[in-house]
Amino acid sequence: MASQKPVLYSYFRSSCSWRVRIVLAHKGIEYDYRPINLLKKGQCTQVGDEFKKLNPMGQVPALVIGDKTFTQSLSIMEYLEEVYPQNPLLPKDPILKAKVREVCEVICSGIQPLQQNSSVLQRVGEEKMMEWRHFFINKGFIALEELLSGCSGKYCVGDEVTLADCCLVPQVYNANRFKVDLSQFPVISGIHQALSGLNSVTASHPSAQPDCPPDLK
Ligand SMILES: N[C@@H](CCC(=O)N[C@@H](CS)C(=O)NCC(=O)O)C(=O)O
Repeated sequence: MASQKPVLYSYFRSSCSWRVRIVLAHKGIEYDYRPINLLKKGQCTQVGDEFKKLNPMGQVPALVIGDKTFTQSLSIMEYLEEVYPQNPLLPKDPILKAKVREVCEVICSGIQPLQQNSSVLQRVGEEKMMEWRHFFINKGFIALEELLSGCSGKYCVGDEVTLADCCLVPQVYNANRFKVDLSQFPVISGIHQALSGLNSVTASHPSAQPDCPPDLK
């Protein structure tokens, strides 16, 4: 299975896809990129119907390796970690491993779906959307700041890059994009700064993706 070239269904600005792109880059895994335009009207009913055969939730990312399809970014990341053990992204120590997963969950369950998921935001409405986004990013970042104060070193958990960092980078990008004041989160900001220069982060950045519009490059 690991010898077949993976195909990633992604959207350049999707934070969930970016998590997976960081893992792929960190491990040096070559893959083909298939863009799914989340903004295109009708995507969910036309191209979407085709895509929904891969992911019944109609969301990116989806990763196809051979005849196997994987969805849900965290599950994909854990799969890649097991099948491509080079440049590990989970500590061996069970306590540290649990900390990594804790950070991942805060971001992937406690922040991202609430502040970014289009079906949630459509129901919130344009008028309240920014306030809603800020509320959930701030709420999650307050918890994350405290959590990271207890387990971070150079990166989220100690001094090695882990899956937690792969989740943090895109979430901070979104916070910046929606103009959340990050000066209240010095630990998060410091870790993000350390991560920003890594090749795995720059290569997987939204602006470096083939479907990034020229004006956002
Ligand atoms: N739990 C899923 C969430 C995926 C998700 O929310 N993807 C977003 C982009 S980051 C998406 O496809 N949104 C379009 C939609 O929900 O219609 C994962 O981690 O893969």
